[in-house]
Amino acid sequence: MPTFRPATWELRVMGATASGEQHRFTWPEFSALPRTTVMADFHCVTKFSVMGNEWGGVSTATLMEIAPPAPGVKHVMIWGEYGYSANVRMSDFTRPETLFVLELDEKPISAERGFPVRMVVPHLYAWKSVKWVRAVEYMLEDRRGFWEERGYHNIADPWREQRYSYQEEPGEGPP
Ligand SMILES: Nc1nc2c(c(=O)[nH]1)N[C@H]1C(S)=C(S)[C@@H](COP(=O)(O)O)O[C@H]1N2
Ligand SMILES: [Mo]
Repeated sequence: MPTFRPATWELRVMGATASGEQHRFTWPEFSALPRTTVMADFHCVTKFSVMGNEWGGVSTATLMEIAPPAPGVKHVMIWGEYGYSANVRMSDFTRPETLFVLELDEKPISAERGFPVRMVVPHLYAWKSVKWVRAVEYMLEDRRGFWEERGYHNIADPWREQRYSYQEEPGEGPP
């Protein structure tokens, strides 16, 4: 687990931003952003689910107001500490239940589960929910993240059991 160093921690918004510049949130800035809560189940591709989690955190809409993408951005790479990553479509990133989570069930999220901030994309398989998140990269073209490069499905809808890349239909992922 990464050590949290509040003095040097930052969350970067990079890639195809509207301004062409990176945006960096410091810990005091990010932790002061307005928060909402989402009640959602959590589905892992290895076939366990955790029901009824109350996630508390910052909506992707709030982040995108402060650091908007350039026109034409259709994909987002979420980066965690040590280079873990997961790509999501912009349409999944902007869903109201997709959150930068700081709290679970009204307590700060634990170190094991992503403290201080993790992504939660509850409507997709849990490998898309990057823990210890440090950057958001706006992308004009889709690119595969850590597990997507290693044979997992580019989209990862649990209701369609989109587990592996061999199940992808044309257009569901980059070559
Ligand atoms: N940074 C990072 N995030 C990650 C992972 C990881 O290895 N590193 N594993 C993913 C996988 S495969 C799952 S199933 C969930 C597990 O989340 P949990 O620890 O809250 O159950 O985190 C996801 N996020
Ligand atoms: Mo997983």
